[in-house]
Parts: sequence; structure tokens; C-alpha cells
Amino acid sequence: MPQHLHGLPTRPRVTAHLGNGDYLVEGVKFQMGGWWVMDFDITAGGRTERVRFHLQLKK
Ligand SMILES: [Cu+2]
Repeated sequence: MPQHLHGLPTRPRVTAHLGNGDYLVEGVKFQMGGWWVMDFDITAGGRTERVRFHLQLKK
């Protein structure tokens, strides 16, 4: 949470490859509503790129 300078209380991780480029991420647990930024670092073919999602969770 950029406004609170803290992250999740959990450590999410990819737990399954579902096929067609889809992956299951488990362990995402938001402890409060508000503005969250989620970064996903994706490594393939020796390169790593980051995709960033901005979420606004209602309380
Ligand atoms: Cu917070």
C-alpha cells in the first residue's frame, strides 16, 4: 500500500500452471481496503519483466 508503506501480511506464490499462459497465484490476503499496487515479476527465456496492477479495494 503506497500510502501506508506496507505490503501484504502473506507471501503469495504461483502454485499451478493452468495452461494457455494462465497461472494460479495463491496466498493473496489483503488486510485492509484502499489503494494497493501489485507487482508480478515474470521470467521467461532468460528475461524478467514486471507487470504492475493498481487496485482500489472498497472497505
Ligand atoms: Cu494499509
